[in-house]
Amino acid sequence: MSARPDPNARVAAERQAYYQAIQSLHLSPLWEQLHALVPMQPATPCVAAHWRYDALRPHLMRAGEIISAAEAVRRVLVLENPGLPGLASITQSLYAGLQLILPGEVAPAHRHTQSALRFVVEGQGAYTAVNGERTTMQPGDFIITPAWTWHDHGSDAGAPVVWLDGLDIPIVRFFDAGFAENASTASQAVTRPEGHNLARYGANMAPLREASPHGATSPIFSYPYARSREALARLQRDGALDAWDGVKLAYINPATGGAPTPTMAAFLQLLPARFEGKPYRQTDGAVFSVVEGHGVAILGEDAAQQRFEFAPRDHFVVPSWQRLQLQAREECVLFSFSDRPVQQATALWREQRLDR
Ligand code: 1HN
Repeated sequence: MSARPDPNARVAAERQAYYQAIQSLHLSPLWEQLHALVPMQPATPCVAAHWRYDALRPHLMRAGEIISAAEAVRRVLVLENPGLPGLASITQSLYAGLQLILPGEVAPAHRHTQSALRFVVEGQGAYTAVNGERTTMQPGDFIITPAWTWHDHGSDAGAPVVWLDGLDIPIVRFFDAGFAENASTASQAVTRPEGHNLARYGANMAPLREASPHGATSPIFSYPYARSREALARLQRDGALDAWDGVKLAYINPATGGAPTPTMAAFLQLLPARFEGKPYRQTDGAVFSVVEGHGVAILGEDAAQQRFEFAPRDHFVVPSWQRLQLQAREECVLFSFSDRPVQQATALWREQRLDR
């Protein structure tokens, strides 16, 4: 008895032959990829990850022994998402790294179309300069380098200084819109005294006859920790507690009320001791830097649940649309940043706040 031809196998073979035939014309069948192209909900290769500072710090300090800041240009350990190997990305849209500068060093001046933010993690007394003005770094300070502005870093401190760099590198790469230039001198000339910028724009006031100097980017380039921390402490005392976030404030561009950079939003939040936040998810994956306190970030749910027991100076990343629940053993302060302004400008941003 001979086997009957299988009609399904015949159809499949016919289609495969067809796909082969059109391939050399650079054509491909949409119907084979439609589901993956238009997922029912975000399906990111980005995964949750936790970088413990006590495990990472010795390697960062070792980098300080094997290469100078001048030689490296920027001596940084990239926080590479394990799901995005080799892409210098912590999420699909964002880059993050920890930068080390040692006493007496200079990271030479350059500029690029990528926007950067800094969050000071350890040490004090290093400076960053933007367009002729320096700001001295203190732990917890939030600092911006607007796109296409000259910037260099240096240190007159007595000890190593480490900060978190957040850049929109993958976004600029996606748009193929990257340009960069090196300055002719390593350190730019200081043309304005420190604090000038904060006096002009940081007191809920602004100069009368002058456009904001960096267009859509905040004219403030350093948001000192002491002021942001005091605002959170005051709100906590007043009982302004959110069941998901604790007390959370967004850094703003005072000229627009929007995010401090066109591509990145940044936040600072306080979780009171023994706070047990409700779970939520948002389409903007977020990078967290722990400033104060020990707590737990619970990511995902059921069998896929992960618990990150965090300590000061730890970093962790929450992928897009992943459930997150924050718990504080003692009073905690967390900094975070994400690509929310881009998602809001493109009407993509969503969040879900869950009860349990
Ligand atoms: C950069 O310019 C800095 O200025 C840090 O400190 C990290 C990563 C990639 C490209 C440029 C900085 C960077 C960077």
